[in-house]
Amino acid sequence: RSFRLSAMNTSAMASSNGNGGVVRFPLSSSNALIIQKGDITKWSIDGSTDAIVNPANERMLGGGGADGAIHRAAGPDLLRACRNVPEVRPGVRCPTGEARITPGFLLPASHVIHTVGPIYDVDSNPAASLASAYRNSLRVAKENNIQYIAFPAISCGVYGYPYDEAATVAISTIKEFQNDFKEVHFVLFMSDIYDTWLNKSDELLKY
Ligand code: AR6
Repeated sequence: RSFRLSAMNTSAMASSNGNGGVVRFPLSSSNALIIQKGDITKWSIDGSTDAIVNPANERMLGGGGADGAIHRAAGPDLLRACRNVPEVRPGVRCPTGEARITPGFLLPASHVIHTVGPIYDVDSNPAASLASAYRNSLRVAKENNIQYIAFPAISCGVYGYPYDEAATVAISTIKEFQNDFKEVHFVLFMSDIYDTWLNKSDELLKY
């Protein structure tokens, strides 16, 4: 459990600097996964091309939860940009597991990557759909030369995904991209999800 100790030390150091609860897990020699509590609408890395991921629905025209908060913070131009995303079939701009990009408008982050996670009780293979949502978000980010990206806990709110299972999918999928971003962040609203993500990162990112 030596890695856990080093993560705890990072956390303790971060707290003493006033950034309580920011925990950094190395992904490779120069990249890291960073886990923190907070509001994703406030996140950005100053002066960089960065993106927050919006846990949207297939229509992509806003909703509750993080989606609602992101639209409120970005302003009405975000809804206009979403309307301009072509429908792939009536009422569907972004099928479950896919991702689309827009500017961030009034958000501190320069881009929003909209993705749609599975509805846990409805999807026939929620783990595959959730992995696709993370993978396609990261792919779209790469295609747009984004080096810093922040995720919420996709599908862990309205869509009812169990936290521990979601953490396994989220962290193992991000590991596939371990050389592709300077920093991948999780900005987590809820303490119990934050704790689950920290424990799962300890388990899956040891090397
Ligand atoms: N910053 C970070 N995380 C947040 C924030 C925030 N500002 N607000 C909520 N969360 P949810 P889903 C957390 O429901 O399950 C919408 O109506 C929240 O606590 O936002 O993928 C869409 O339009 C939870 O842990 O997304 C879709 O219809 C996590 O973000 C549907 O909900 C995800 O919860 C998508 O459901």
